[in-house]
Amino acid sequence: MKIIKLDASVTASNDQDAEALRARLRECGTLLVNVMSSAGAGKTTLLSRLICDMPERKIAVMEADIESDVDAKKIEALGATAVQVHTSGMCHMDAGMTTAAFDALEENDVDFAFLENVGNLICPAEYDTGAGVNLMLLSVPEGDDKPLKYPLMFQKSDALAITKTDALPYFTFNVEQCVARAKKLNPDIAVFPVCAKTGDGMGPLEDWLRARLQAWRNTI
Ligand SMILES: Nc1nc2c(ncn2[C@@H]2O[C@H](COP(=O)(O)OP(=O)(O)OP(=O)(O)O)[C@@H](O)[C@H]2O)c(=O)[nH]1
Ligand SMILES: [Mg+2]
Repeated sequence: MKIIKLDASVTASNDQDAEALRARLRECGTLLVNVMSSAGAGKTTLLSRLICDMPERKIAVMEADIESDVDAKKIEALGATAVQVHTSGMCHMDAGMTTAAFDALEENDVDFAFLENVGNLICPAEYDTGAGVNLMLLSVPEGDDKPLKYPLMFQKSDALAITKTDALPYFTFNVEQCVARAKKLNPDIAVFPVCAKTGDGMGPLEDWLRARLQAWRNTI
Protein backbone atom coordinates (compact mmCIF):
# COMPACT_ATOMS: atom_id res chain seq x y z
CA MET A 1 0.00 0.00 0.00
CA LYS A 2 1.26 3.42 -0.95
CA ILE A 3 1.65 6.22 1.56
CA ILE A 4 2.15 9.67 0.06
CA LYS A 5 2.87 12.91 1.87
CA LEU A 6 1.26 15.98 0.37
CA ASP A 7 1.54 19.68 1.13
CA ALA A 8 -1.10 22.26 0.39
CA SER A 9 -1.21 23.11 -3.31
CA VAL A 10 0.45 26.35 -4.35
CA THR A 11 -1.49 26.86 -7.57
CA ALA A 12 -3.34 30.12 -8.08
CA SER A 13 -6.82 28.72 -8.20
CA ASN A 14 -8.20 25.75 -6.30
CA ASP A 15 -11.43 26.08 -8.28
CA GLN A 16 -9.54 25.70 -11.59
CA ASP A 17 -7.72 22.64 -10.27
CA ALA A 18 -11.06 21.20 -9.18
CA GLU A 19 -12.65 21.76 -12.59
CA ALA A 20 -9.62 20.18 -14.32
CA LEU A 21 -9.88 17.09 -12.12
CA ARG A 22 -13.64 16.82 -12.72
CA ALA A 23 -13.07 16.98 -16.50
CA ARG A 24 -10.49 14.21 -16.26
CA LEU A 25 -12.72 12.04 -14.08
CA ARG A 26 -15.60 12.49 -16.49
CA GLU A 27 -13.41 11.12 -19.28
CA CYS A 28 -12.54 8.10 -17.12
CA GLY A 29 -16.20 7.62 -16.15
CA THR A 30 -15.16 7.73 -12.52
CA LEU A 31 -17.36 9.38 -9.90
CA LEU A 32 -15.26 10.98 -7.17
CA VAL A 33 -17.14 11.04 -3.88
CA ASN A 34 -15.76 13.37 -1.22
CA VAL A 35 -16.65 11.88 2.17
CA MET A 36 -16.60 14.41 4.99
CA SER A 37 -17.44 14.26 8.69
CA SER A 38 -16.00 14.88 12.12
CA ALA A 39 -13.32 12.48 13.36
CA GLY A 40 -14.80 9.10 14.23
CA ALA A 41 -18.27 9.61 12.72
CA GLY A 42 -17.88 6.34 10.85
CA LYS A 43 -16.39 7.18 7.43
CA THR A 44 -14.10 4.15 7.17
CA THR A 45 -16.79 1.82 8.51
CA LEU A 46 -19.29 3.15 5.97
CA LEU A 47 -16.79 2.82 3.11
CA SER A 48 -16.00 -0.73 4.19
CA ARG A 49 -19.70 -1.58 4.08
CA LEU A 50 -20.08 -0.01 0.61
CA ILE A 51 -17.14 -2.05 -0.72
CA CYS A 52 -18.69 -5.27 0.61
CA ASP A 53 -22.21 -4.42 -0.60
CA MET A 54 -21.28 -3.29 -4.13
CA PRO A 55 -18.93 -5.98 -5.49
CA GLU A 56 -20.19 -5.22 -9.02
CA ARG A 57 -18.57 -1.78 -8.86
CA LYS A 58 -14.85 -1.13 -8.91
CA ILE A 59 -14.02 1.02 -5.90
CA ALA A 60 -10.82 2.79 -4.91
CA VAL A 61 -10.28 4.84 -1.78
CA MET A 62 -8.00 7.75 -0.95
CA GLU A 63 -7.55 7.96 2.79
CA ALA A 64 -6.50 11.39 4.02
CA ASP A 65 -5.15 11.61 7.55
CA ILE A 66 -2.59 13.64 9.41
CA GLU A 67 -0.79 10.44 10.47
CA SER A 68 -0.97 6.62 10.34
CA ASP A 69 -2.12 4.14 7.73
CA VAL A 70 -4.79 2.25 9.68
CA ASP A 71 -7.71 3.30 7.49
CA ALA A 72 -6.00 2.46 4.18
CA LYS A 73 -5.00 -0.94 5.58
CA LYS A 74 -8.65 -1.68 6.50
CA ILE A 75 -9.77 -0.80 2.96
CA GLU A 76 -7.03 -2.86 1.32
CA ALA A 77 -7.93 -5.85 3.48
CA LEU A 78 -11.33 -5.81 1.73
CA GLY A 79 -9.68 -6.09 -1.67
CA ALA A 80 -10.16 -2.49 -2.83
CA THR A 81 -7.31 -0.30 -4.01
CA ALA A 82 -6.30 2.26 -1.42
CA VAL A 83 -3.77 5.00 -1.04
CA GLN A 84 -2.93 6.68 2.26
CA VAL A 85 -2.36 10.42 2.08
CA HIS A 86 -0.59 12.27 4.87
CA THR A 87 -1.63 15.89 4.78
CA SER A 88 1.40 17.50 6.47
CA GLY A 89 -0.78 18.65 9.34
CA MET A 90 -3.43 20.14 7.05
CA CYS A 91 -7.01 19.68 8.21
CA HIS A 92 -8.48 19.28 4.72
CA MET A 93 -7.75 18.14 1.17
CA ASP A 94 -7.63 20.67 -1.66
CA ALA A 95 -8.10 19.91 -5.37
CA GLY A 96 -4.37 19.70 -6.15
CA MET A 97 -3.80 17.26 -3.30
CA THR A 98 -6.78 15.20 -4.43
CA THR A 99 -5.39 15.09 -7.98
CA ALA A 100 -2.04 13.83 -6.67
CA ALA A 101 -3.82 11.21 -4.55
CA PHE A 102 -5.86 10.06 -7.55
CA ASP A 103 -2.64 9.80 -9.61
CA ALA A 104 -1.11 7.65 -6.86
CA LEU A 105 -4.01 5.18 -7.14
CA GLU A 106 -2.84 4.41 -10.69
CA GLU A 107 -6.37 3.36 -11.59
CA ASN A 108 -8.17 4.78 -14.61
CA ASP A 109 -11.14 2.45 -14.72
CA VAL A 110 -12.71 2.66 -11.27
CA ASP A 111 -16.43 3.33 -10.92
CA PHE A 112 -16.23 5.08 -7.56
CA ALA A 113 -13.16 6.88 -6.21
CA PHE A 114 -13.91 7.74 -2.61
CA LEU A 115 -11.91 10.42 -0.86
CA GLU A 116 -12.09 9.98 2.90
CA ASN A 117 -11.33 13.56 3.85
CA VAL A 118 -9.62 14.57 7.09
CA GLY A 119 -12.00 14.23 10.04
CA ASN A 120 -13.50 17.56 11.03
CA LEU A 121 -16.71 19.40 10.27
CA ILE A 122 -15.14 22.73 9.32
CA CYS A 123 -12.17 22.98 6.92
CA PRO A 124 -13.00 20.19 4.43
CA ALA A 125 -16.22 22.00 3.53
CA GLU A 126 -14.27 25.10 2.48
CA TYR A 127 -12.39 23.44 -0.39
CA ASP A 128 -13.72 22.08 -3.66
CA THR A 129 -11.77 18.83 -4.11
CA GLY A 130 -12.92 18.19 -7.68
CA ALA A 131 -15.51 15.68 -6.49
CA GLY A 132 -18.70 14.96 -8.41
CA VAL A 133 -20.53 14.29 -5.18
CA ASN A 134 -20.06 15.51 -1.62
CA LEU A 135 -21.29 13.05 1.00
CA MET A 136 -21.22 14.05 4.64
CA LEU A 137 -21.75 11.93 7.73
CA LEU A 138 -23.18 12.98 11.06
CA SER A 139 -23.21 10.31 13.73
CA VAL A 140 -25.93 10.00 16.34
CA PRO A 141 -23.57 10.53 19.32
CA GLU A 142 -22.54 13.95 17.93
CA GLY A 143 -26.03 15.40 18.40
CA ASP A 144 -28.81 16.74 16.18
CA ASP A 145 -27.75 20.37 16.66
CA LYS A 146 -24.74 20.14 14.35
CA PRO A 147 -26.48 21.73 11.33
CA LEU A 148 -26.91 24.83 13.51
CA LYS A 149 -23.25 24.94 14.51
CA TYR A 150 -21.49 23.85 11.29
CA PRO A 151 -23.82 24.99 8.50
CA LEU A 152 -21.30 25.13 5.63
CA MET A 153 -20.75 21.39 5.32
CA PHE A 154 -24.50 20.78 5.24
CA GLN A 155 -24.83 23.47 2.54
CA LYS A 156 -22.04 21.97 0.41
CA SER A 157 -23.15 18.34 0.66
CA ASP A 158 -25.35 16.50 -1.82
CA ALA A 159 -26.16 13.84 0.73
CA LEU A 160 -26.14 13.42 4.49
CA ALA A 161 -25.73 9.99 6.06
CA ILE A 162 -26.92 9.99 9.67
CA THR A 163 -24.67 7.23 10.98
CA LYS A 164 -24.65 4.91 14.00
CA THR A 165 -28.44 4.71 14.15
CA ASP A 166 -28.04 1.64 16.39
CA ALA A 167 -27.04 4.19 19.05
CA LEU A 168 -30.37 6.08 18.85
CA PRO A 169 -31.82 4.40 21.98
CA TYR A 170 -28.90 5.71 24.03
CA PHE A 171 -28.69 9.33 22.84
CA THR A 172 -31.06 12.27 22.66
CA PHE A 173 -31.01 12.63 18.91
CA ASN A 174 -34.16 13.69 17.10
CA VAL A 175 -33.78 12.46 13.52
CA GLU A 176 -36.72 14.50 12.20
CA GLN A 177 -35.40 17.68 13.79
CA CYS A 178 -31.92 17.04 12.42
CA VAL A 179 -33.29 16.46 8.91
CA ALA A 180 -35.40 19.64 9.15
CA ARG A 181 -32.35 21.65 10.23
CA ALA A 182 -30.25 20.21 7.39
CA LYS A 183 -32.99 20.83 4.80
CA LYS A 184 -33.41 24.41 5.97
CA LEU A 185 -29.76 24.97 5.01
CA ASN A 186 -29.93 22.83 1.88
CA PRO A 187 -33.41 21.85 0.64
CA ASP A 188 -31.93 19.46 -1.95
CA ILE A 189 -29.80 17.41 0.43
CA ALA A 190 -30.61 13.68 0.31
CA VAL A 191 -30.72 12.12 3.77
CA PHE A 192 -29.95 8.49 4.65
CA PRO A 193 -30.16 7.23 8.24
CA VAL A 194 -27.77 4.26 8.31
CA CYS A 195 -26.01 1.82 10.57
CA ALA A 196 -22.89 0.71 8.74
CA LYS A 197 -22.10 -1.69 11.56
CA THR A 198 -25.21 -3.84 10.87
CA GLY A 199 -25.95 -2.70 7.31
CA ASP A 200 -29.31 -1.23 8.31
CA GLY A 201 -30.51 1.45 5.88
CA MET A 202 -27.52 1.08 3.54
CA GLY A 203 -29.61 0.02 0.51
CA PRO A 204 -31.13 3.44 -0.26
CA LEU A 205 -27.72 5.13 0.06
CA GLU A 206 -26.16 2.56 -2.28
CA ASP A 207 -28.99 3.00 -4.80
CA TRP A 208 -28.51 6.76 -4.63
CA LEU A 209 -24.76 6.37 -5.29
CA ARG A 210 -25.44 4.07 -8.26
CA ALA A 211 -27.90 6.62 -9.66
CA ARG A 212 -25.38 9.43 -9.22
CA LEU A 213 -22.75 7.37 -11.07
CA GLN A 214 -25.19 6.84 -13.93
CA ALA A 215 -26.06 10.54 -14.01
CA TRP A 216 -22.37 11.47 -13.93
CA ARG A 217 -21.68 9.28 -16.95
CA ASN A 218 -24.70 10.58 -18.82
CA THR A 219 -23.74 14.24 -18.43
CA ILE A 220 -21.76 15.54 -21.36
N1 LIG B 1 -22.27 1.52 17.20
C1 LIG B 1 -21.73 1.84 16.02
N2 LIG B 1 -20.44 2.15 15.95
C2 LIG B 1 -19.94 2.47 14.75
C3 LIG B 1 -20.72 2.51 13.55
N3 LIG B 1 -19.93 2.90 12.53
C4 LIG B 1 -18.72 3.09 13.06
N4 LIG B 1 -18.70 2.83 14.40
C5 LIG B 1 -17.57 2.90 15.32
O1 LIG B 1 -17.14 4.25 15.43
C6 LIG B 1 -15.72 4.32 15.57
C7 LIG B 1 -15.13 5.20 14.47
O2 LIG B 1 -15.43 4.61 13.21
P1 LIG B 1 -14.58 4.94 11.91
O3 LIG B 1 -15.25 4.27 10.77
O4 LIG B 1 -13.15 4.62 12.15
O5 LIG B 1 -14.75 6.51 11.83
P2 LIG B 1 -13.98 7.55 10.87
O6 LIG B 1 -14.94 8.64 10.59
O7 LIG B 1 -13.42 6.84 9.72
O8 LIG B 1 -12.83 8.06 11.84
P3 LIG B 1 -11.54 8.98 11.41
O9 LIG B 1 -10.98 8.40 10.16
O10 LIG B 1 -10.63 8.85 12.59
O11 LIG B 1 -12.07 10.38 11.25
C8 LIG B 1 -15.22 2.88 15.51
O12 LIG B 1 -15.08 2.39 16.83
C9 LIG B 1 -16.35 2.15 14.79
O13 LIG B 1 -16.43 0.78 15.11
C10 LIG B 1 -22.10 2.15 13.66
O14 LIG B 1 -22.87 2.13 12.70
N5 LIG B 1 -22.55 1.85 14.92
MG1 LIG C 1 -11.45 6.81 9.00
